[in-house]
Formats: sequence, C-alpha cells, structure tokens
Amino acid sequence: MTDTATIANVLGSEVSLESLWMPFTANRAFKRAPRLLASASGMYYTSVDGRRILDGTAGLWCVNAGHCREPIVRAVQEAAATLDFAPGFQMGHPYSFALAERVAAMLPGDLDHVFFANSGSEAVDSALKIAMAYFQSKGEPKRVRFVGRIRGYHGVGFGGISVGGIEPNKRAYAAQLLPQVDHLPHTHDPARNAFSRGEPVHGAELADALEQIVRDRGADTIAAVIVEPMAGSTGVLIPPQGYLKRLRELCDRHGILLIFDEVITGFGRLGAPFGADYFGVLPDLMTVAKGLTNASVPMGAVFVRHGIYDTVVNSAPSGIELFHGYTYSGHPLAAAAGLATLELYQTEGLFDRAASLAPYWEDALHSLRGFPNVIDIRNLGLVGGIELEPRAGAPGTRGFDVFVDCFNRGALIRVTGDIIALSPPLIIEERQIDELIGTVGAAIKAAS
Ligand code: PXG
Repeated sequence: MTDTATIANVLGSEVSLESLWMPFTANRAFKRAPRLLASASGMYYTSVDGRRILDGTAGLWCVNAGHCREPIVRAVQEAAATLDFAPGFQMGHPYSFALAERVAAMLPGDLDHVFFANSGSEAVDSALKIAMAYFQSKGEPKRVRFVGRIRGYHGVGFGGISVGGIEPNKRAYAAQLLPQVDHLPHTHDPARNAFSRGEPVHGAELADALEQIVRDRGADTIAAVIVEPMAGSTGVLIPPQGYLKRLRELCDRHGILLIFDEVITGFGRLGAPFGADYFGVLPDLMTVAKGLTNASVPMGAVFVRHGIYDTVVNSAPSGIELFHGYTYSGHPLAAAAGLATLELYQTEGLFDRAASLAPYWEDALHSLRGFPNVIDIRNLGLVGGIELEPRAGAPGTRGFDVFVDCFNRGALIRVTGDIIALSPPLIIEERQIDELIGTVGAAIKAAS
C-alpha cells in the first residue's frame, strides 16, 4: 500500500493511481503529484481539474492534425461497428490494403511496399528483420551487422535498443542486446553550431565514421545503417548540412542498406511529407508510426523499396516468404484511422502549412536567446529544441522544473534532461506560437 492519491475519473468513480505501472515515468513522484489529462480538442488538452493546456508537443510528437478531429473519430467509429478485427495471417480485409495503397502513393522514389506493425518499436524490429531477410534472399547471408548512432532512439524492442544509442535505456539489458552492432558518433556539436537556424553548417564529415566501421568489420558483414533523419527524443539533434547525403553515398558505395527511422519526422513534422523528402535523400527502408494515424489508434509501418520486396518475396520458394508479423498488423480500426488521417492532411494542406509557419516558428523560438541559462536553440520545420545549462550537481532538474511549471501555466512541453523539445500540432496558429513561447520563456526565467 502507498499513500497514492485517488482521482475522480471521467466515468465519475474514484480511481486509485496505484495499480498502473507507468512507462518511462518516475512512478513514485508522479503518483504523489499527478498531472492528468481528461480530454482534448484541436490544439488543447483539458486537465482533470478543468484547465486548458496548450499542446506544444502534439502529444508525444504524434497528433499532427490536432486532437479529436471529427473525420478521424468518425472513421474509427464506423470501422469499429463494421469490422472490429480480421486476421491478417493468410487472410485480409480492405482497410489495410487501402491504407497501404494510399500511403505508398505519397512515398518518395520507389518506396512502394508497406509492412504494418503497431508502434514505432515494432516497426524498427520489423525493418531490421527485413534487412536481414533481404540479404539472405540476395545470397549475401554474411551481411547481418547493424550500425546505429549514439543518441539515436529507435524504440524499446531488443533490436531497437541495440541499435539505439541511449545508455540508460540499455543498461539493465546490456547482457542480452544484439551482439553485432556498431554506432556512429552523434552530430550534436554546440561548440561549432550553437544557435543555428535550420540545418547546422558543421559536421557532415561525421558520416565518414562509417568508413572506419567498414574497415574494421568488412562491408560484406554489414546489413544496414539506421538513423533518425533528425534525432528527436534525445533533444532535437538536427543533421548538419550534407550529412545525410554523405551517409547515403557511403552506404551505396558499400552495398549497405540505409534505414531512416521517421517515427517523428514522418507525416509533415518538417514541413514535407517525410524527412526523406525534406533532405532529398532516399532511404531503402523507412519506419513510421505516430502521425500515420494521428495517434488515434496505435499503428506503425515499414516502407520498403520495390527491389527489396521483390527480392524477398519473389526469390522465396512457394509458401510464406517472411517469417514475421503481428496479430494486429493492419488492424481495421488503425487502418481506417490512417486513411482518414491522410485524407485530412491532404485536404487541409497541413504539410505545406507546417512549411509556411516554419519561419515564424523559428523567429519565435530564437527570441528566447539571451534568456537565463539558454545555451542553445535549434529548429527545423515545426520542431524546436532549447538547451539549458544544467544546474551544478543536479542535471535534469532545471529542465524538469520548466516542464512542470509550463504545465501549471497551461502549456504541455517535453523535456529530455535539460533540453526542451517543442513539436506542436501542425494546425497551430501564430498567436498560439506566441502563447507557447511566452509560457516557455516565463518558465525558463522562473527556473533560473
Ligand atoms: N523511433 C523513433 C525515432 C521514435 O521517436 C520510436 C522509434 C518508438 O516508437 P513507439 O511507438 O514504440 O514508442 C520512437 C518513439 C520523446 C518521446 O519524448 C519519443 C518517442 C516516444 C516517447 C517519447 O521524445 N518516440
């Protein structure tokens, strides 16, 4: 037993906070002083105590079209009443085929096949398996190694944390991670790039670290490199100019697949459909989740280039070609949500809207330069990162204080350590950008 508070839940009965083991949360501290959201609409949440909270993070980088949008709500309701579930193994249904066709039509280059999962983590594990299956089918079975990047986040599956580069996420599981993984250095270089607007100037050469890995391991042992085009979770690390192009060239030179993890950058976040479009670099595989359904129903996916699908599927003997899949791959409710979401993005022109708001967003963010303890500000599309000087001996506390204070002042932001990450829904208006940045600025001053 604990002294955990109870809350009156939305159904009207008292609910204890004790039973739920919350993800990536300081459970004990949270349950002593909970922050609870009851409903959402458009740009705002409403807290259980009836306060309006401006959403500066699109939930967790995922509600790109804003909350509880009517066409998505309706599509999910209709699907729930029409086809609640259908098996996806040796069976199919129109929703998943329709979403695959629709999303394939908006992908760059010859990315034109879609494998469905239920989260970003599952999408990443699926992509790693597809990369291995591809080289087996192609007659290069020695290519099994993966290359990730320090400060990369690829979800929490064993594959994802192995290629990921966040030490605390790996520490407890280190004894059982994938054994054949190397990491590129991260690209965050505030000494040379602080207060960059858009892509920083310095650091394209950091991609060349792949050459050393190739020399150490042999190109013919490496299946794939996986990176986020823009690293989100570890504090908005924007790729230096030319970095991703260089990585693409090096992968091509050595026959290595390039996987872009676009769980955050996919679906308009940078003011283009995908990071691949924004940077003009075509990956071989792309992982997505979050904005695919506007987060209304969980769904992830791997987008695959034509030749990879062809090689795996057409070179296999008759029967199942890829021994991988989830009960809920292409779930009807998620697929219906995805279809309605893509329609909404298109009819409202939300990716273009993000692009046209980006300069205003950039100026608003950089207006915080000179505020106490602000040591870097960075931005791309509708993403912002504000890095604060950590308190001596107490890293992370300043960032967390700003987060809590913002929530109390009526804005939801995200912090990772002492870095503030902002990523509002793409429907945000200029006056709401002002409101968000005003609140963040006040909280930064209060935490000085
Ligand atoms: N890849 C990337 C690039 C992500 O950002 C995942 C994979 C995993 O997705 P799932 O759906 O399994 O969580 C993510 C998730 C944050 C934050 O605060 C970011 C994520 C999740 C939760 C919090 O930055 N990204």
